[in-house]
Order: sequence, then structure tokens, then C-alpha cells
Amino acid sequence: MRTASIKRKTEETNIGVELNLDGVGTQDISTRIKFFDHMLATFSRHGFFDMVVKAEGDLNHHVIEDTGIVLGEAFKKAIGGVESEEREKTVRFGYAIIPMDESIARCAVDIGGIGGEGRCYTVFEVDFGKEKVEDISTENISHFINSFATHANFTIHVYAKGENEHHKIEAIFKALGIALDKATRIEERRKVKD
Ligand SMILES: [Mn+2]
Repeated sequence: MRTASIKRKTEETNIGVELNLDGVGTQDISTRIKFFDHMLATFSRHGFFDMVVKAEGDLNHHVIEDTGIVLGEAFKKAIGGVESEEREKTVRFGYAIIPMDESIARCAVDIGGIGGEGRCYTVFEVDFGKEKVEDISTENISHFINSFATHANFTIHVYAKGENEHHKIEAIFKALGIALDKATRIEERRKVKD
């Protein structure tokens, strides 16, 4: 089973994540930050990842950053250890170009492959016209993706443009979910060494 359950408690946050990579996109998400819940739900739905995320903390910045850490650790665990057959058979690369009305987001990922622990890198080229959207600061979006990539050991590139910040960010989370869905699939044609 390609699943993971991770809990992390610090003086700032208390976070639990359950993840099933082979799910259907069900979700039970509560971070007490409405827009962030909306984005995680979008990511889960379009990536077909079953996700339970329960997070609370002192500041929005800490909750978003630490949820990225725990979700990243969950992905790292669920895709399997470096020597595992399932890990060696993962597709590894994935990408998506997703519009939302006037906005468009491009996302490409490398989750690491045969015999490798992955390569951790984040490129985030998005200009925001506003400092806040709904109940979060736009600067926390890149912070979340960088925390996630670092702890999952993934390379993630995100590029987006548009007029409406809500659309732009939602397109990013859809693109990330779809790219990661492709990258985490099992490729049966791939030979695994005995
Ligand atoms: Mn929306």
C-alpha cells in the first residue's frame, strides 16, 4: 500500500497528515485557514490523492509552512524507499499546464527514480499583484511549495500568470496535483533489477 500517516507537533503547530497515493481524491481537510483548505482540497481532488489533513497552530505562516513539511514527508514515505520495487517503478516525471479563466499555471516535477533519493529543488516564478488573497498572504504559496519539495525531496517548477490571484493560485494547486499524479503512477513496463 502506497500510504503514509505522519504526525508532527512543535511549539508552533500540531499537524497530522494521512495520504494514499492510489486513492480517488477524497479529502478531509482542516487547517483553520479557509483558502488553504480550498487549495489542499483542489490538489487532492485533481491528483486523485486521498488526504486527511488536520492542522492547527499559532500563525498562518507557521501552519502553511509546517503543513508543507508534513505533506512532503508523507509523499516521501508513500512513494516507497529507495530500494523498493514500487519506488523503482514510479513514472518519476510529471507536468501539467492548467488554465483557470484568464490565469494559467505550468508545473513540472521530478520525484526521483531508480536507485536515487530524489533531487530537491524549487523554482517558483509567479508575480502576485496583491499581498493577500482571501485569508492568506500570497508569499506563503511559494513558501508552502518550497517546504513541501524540500521534505519530499522533489524538484518542483511552478510558473503562472493571470489577473485574478485566486484563479492563479488555484490553477497552481491543480497543476501541482495533476503533475504529481502523473509522476507517482506505477509504470509496469519498467524493469526492476532482481
Ligand atoms: Mn476557488
